[in-house]
Amino acid sequence: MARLAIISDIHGNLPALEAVMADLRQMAPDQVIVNGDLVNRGPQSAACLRAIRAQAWPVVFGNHEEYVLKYVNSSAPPDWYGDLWEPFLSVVRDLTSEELAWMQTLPHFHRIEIGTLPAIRVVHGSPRGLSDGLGPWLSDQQLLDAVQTVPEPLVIAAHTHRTMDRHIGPRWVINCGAVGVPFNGDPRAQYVLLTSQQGVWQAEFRCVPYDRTPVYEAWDRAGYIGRSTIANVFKYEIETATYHSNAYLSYCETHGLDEAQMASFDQYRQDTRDLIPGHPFGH
Ligand SMILES: [Mn+2]
Repeated sequence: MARLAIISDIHGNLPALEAVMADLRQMAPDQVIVNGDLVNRGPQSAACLRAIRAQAWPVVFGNHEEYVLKYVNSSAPPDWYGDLWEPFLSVVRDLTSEELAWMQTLPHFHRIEIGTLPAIRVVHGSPRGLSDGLGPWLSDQQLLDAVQTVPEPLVIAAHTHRTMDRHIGPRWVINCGAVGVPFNGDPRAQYVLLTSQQGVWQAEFRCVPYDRTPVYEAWDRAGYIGRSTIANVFKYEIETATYHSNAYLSYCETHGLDEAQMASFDQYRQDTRDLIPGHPFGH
């Protein structure tokens, strides 16, 4: 019997990561693969990155690792340097040059082949790109188009922060959901466990409850929470287990509001509180 765990989208939420690590000790998989987005959004990115590296688990590159490297390579847009995006800028400041160099070396996918079991490709977005989210809103044909260029019959994606389990003919697409910031309305830390049984993989979606109070306290200690509206949006995403960040920015644009003002976020929250779950795209 072989057992694998695929975890992703930790996003600087250390209590969620610690809860999943405790669950992994119980489940005792042979391998753990981290499918990208260790950092950004949450208040403890550096601590999460260090906890994961200490385990020596294979890590796949996510779009948030790419955002960090945009700062490193000076290709970040000018507005990413203001107070609004300080949660991202602070991650770059908190990581050492060795950690940033390590991030540059991360592969864009991880292949697993064990005996005669179906081969697996672990990839953050889809084989087409880091931010190409595979979610329940896609038709079977759209999903097939996204995965059929790769040889592995089983693709395990992340990025959407929503678990998914779809079979399309000989292809199988799983989304492992998110540890740190789920968007499926369930605030528990989520990941997928694969266990081999009689030559095939069985998937079990784990949902691990944990106390979110220490996450909010870590945010309150972060120097930027009073200056960065987007930090408050990220906090609200963990509180509600739904997606808001780009939805908030679009709302500000549509309503002619300044996205950096806390009053704009108050108005957004009032206006959208009945709209759960949020927007189906990206992260
Ligand atoms: Mn993510």
